[in-house]
Amino acid sequence: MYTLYYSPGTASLAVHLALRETGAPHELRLVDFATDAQRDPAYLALNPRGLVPTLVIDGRPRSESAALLMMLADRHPHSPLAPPPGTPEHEAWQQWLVYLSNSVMSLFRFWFYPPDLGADAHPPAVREALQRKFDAAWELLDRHLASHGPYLVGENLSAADLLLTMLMRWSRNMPRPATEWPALRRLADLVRARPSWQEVNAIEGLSGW
Ligand SMILES: N[C@@H](CCC(=O)N[C@@H](CS)C(=O)NCC(=O)O)C(=O)O
Repeated sequence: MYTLYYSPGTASLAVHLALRETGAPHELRLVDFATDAQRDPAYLALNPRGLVPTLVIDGRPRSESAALLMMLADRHPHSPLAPPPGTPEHEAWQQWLVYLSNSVMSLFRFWFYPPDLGADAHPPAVREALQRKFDAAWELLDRHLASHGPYLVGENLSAADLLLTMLMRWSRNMPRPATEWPALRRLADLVRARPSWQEVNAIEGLSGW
């Protein structure tokens, strides 16, 4: 049994999508950012950094969205979450999950949380530098998808595409959203057409995309 601690549209979204793709029974617990619930002592006991997601797996609280996707893929080998272990596609899958988490998601953290960098709002030079780094990341991903897609590891959807589409969604109100890159746009359209995307959007009450 799984329990997902989530906040709508945040880093928990990819894990929520992955749970739906496995079809495994799970419970959802809202962590309400409006009341700072991520800093409640009870939640900090599960996730000492006060971040979502936390996925409780058979009583064990685990965190880090990309790692949670790997754990779910291991536990549900017949789901679409990962290519079979031991294959070149599986290697590529691991590479992309770590890249998305380590490089792209970190950029979003800086973009959306200026206090992490010691400011209430980013000075223009920092905003522009971050924007350039986003552009470079979308360019790299788009070029890869254009030549090796439509999905990150080829012909079949994996959890890496769920994570990437979540990140693309976060860029929707930025000066240059990821959907301006055509192969990224095609991937987003494929993921958004899936029942899992539609179900999770309805459950989390997300508007827009
Ligand atoms: N690397 C972490 C990032 C988690 C993260 O930064 N979550 C944000 C929401 S997207 C959060 O919980 N923010 C609440 C806060 O900082 O108070 C992951 O992938 O799980």
